[in-house]
Amino acid sequence: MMNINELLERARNWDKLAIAKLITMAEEGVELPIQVVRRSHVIGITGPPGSGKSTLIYTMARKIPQDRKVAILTIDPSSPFTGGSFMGNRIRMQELTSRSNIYIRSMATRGIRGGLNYATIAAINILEYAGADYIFLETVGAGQSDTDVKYVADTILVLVPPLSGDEIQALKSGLMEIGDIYVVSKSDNQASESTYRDLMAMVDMMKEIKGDEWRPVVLKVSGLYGYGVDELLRVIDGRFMELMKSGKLDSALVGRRVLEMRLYAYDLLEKGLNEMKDLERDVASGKLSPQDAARRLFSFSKPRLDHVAVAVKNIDDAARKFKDLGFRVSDPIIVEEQGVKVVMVYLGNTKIELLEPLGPETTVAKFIEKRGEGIHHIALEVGNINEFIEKVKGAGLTITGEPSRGAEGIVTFIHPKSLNGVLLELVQHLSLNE
Ligand SMILES: Nc1nc2c(ncn2[C@@H]2O[C@H](COP(=O)(O)OP(=O)(O)OP(=O)(O)O)[C@@H](O)[C@H]2O)c(=O)[nH]1
Ligand SMILES: [Mg+2]
Repeated sequence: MMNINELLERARNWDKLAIAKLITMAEEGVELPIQVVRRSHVIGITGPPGSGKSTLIYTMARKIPQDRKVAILTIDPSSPFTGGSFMGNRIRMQELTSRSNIYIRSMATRGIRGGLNYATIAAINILEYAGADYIFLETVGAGQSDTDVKYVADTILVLVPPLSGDEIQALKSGLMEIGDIYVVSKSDNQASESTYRDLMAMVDMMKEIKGDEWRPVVLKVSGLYGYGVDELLRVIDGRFMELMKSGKLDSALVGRRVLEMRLYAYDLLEKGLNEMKDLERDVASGKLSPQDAARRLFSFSKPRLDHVAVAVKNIDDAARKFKDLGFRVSDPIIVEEQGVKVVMVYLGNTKIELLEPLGPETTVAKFIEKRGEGIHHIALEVGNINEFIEKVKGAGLTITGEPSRGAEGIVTFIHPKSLNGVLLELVQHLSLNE
């Protein structure tokens, strides 16, 4: 297995295998250390199902000179290689993939949201890094992906197949607002002339609403027979020059980064939802309260702050103050192993842990004697405590002892002498890992 840096090095030389591997890694959730420098023209292609998107991309890709690098990403609503007549057409596919300057990838939409996902943006970043001149992004012309595609594409091509005037009216809302270039597809068809006129009329109408800034181009093409495709490519290239000159190409990266963040958050949320299956089991068996389990969903990313612990002389008194402030507090729990009585104060996705010593010989009693009441330690929840301990030792820090039973899981501590005076507890919650 090659490491990431080797793969990146190869991808930079347009090694299609390396590019494919990197995209797969991104799909699996690996974060790639890529600094994007804008060089690709990202062209979003959208339009109703069957409007001829894939066929047009295929024809454009073939017409682009072979010294330019072309990437084609199709966002397939089902799984890769099953949906869409284009992807089913192996002969066309093979003809394109056999050209060294063309890279094609079909990506499944997955998950809770539909449309683009985090891996799509990662793939665009990889392809841009690899030096693609054109990145064609075919999306299903529906809902969420239209809104998303605005943030990743420099140019949006909207395909309108020959339709009746009424049908064009129906397209208006979503698709008709986002295009930079409108294309009447399948213009080898008789109906295309009237579609073209209706489309022009509608664009004129929209111009009045949207103002002079918006100057979309309307063209007629036939992807199947190649009619109008050279002209379309000239318009696309002209637009790219303009975007570069005006600096808009660089500023478009901001939108992409923000969408990347948002889609990554959805990815994390989805991981949380998967983890929910374990949590459901724990709720069923009574190990976790429904509320604690739900809260755990929003804290799946580890290590995370589990709690801040406060040493107190009278735990009932301390707990009442937090209760009076409106926080939910747990019943007191006795933890013999640590020599304390514990009350948890619940705060969103973290906690304050109140500690009262069980006897004068306990470490918390000695702490209070020496330093008075106050913050005793900070606790991090880790996924696997033994793995984390290895990391701690590797960093040359001291662990106070073997992991032992704590209030809510297995715990150990990093000695404050090796960590700037902070006693840092490591917790592995039992419920998720038993
Ligand atoms: N007559 C004619 N038919 C076309 C043209 N372009 C595509 N088609 C046909 O229209 C059908 C759909 O074409 P695709 O290119 O798969 O359309 P699409 O928009 O990618 O379809 P989805 O990805 O399934 O939404 C196929 O049967 C094509 O052969 C064209 O320019 N003229
Ligand atoms: Mg298609």
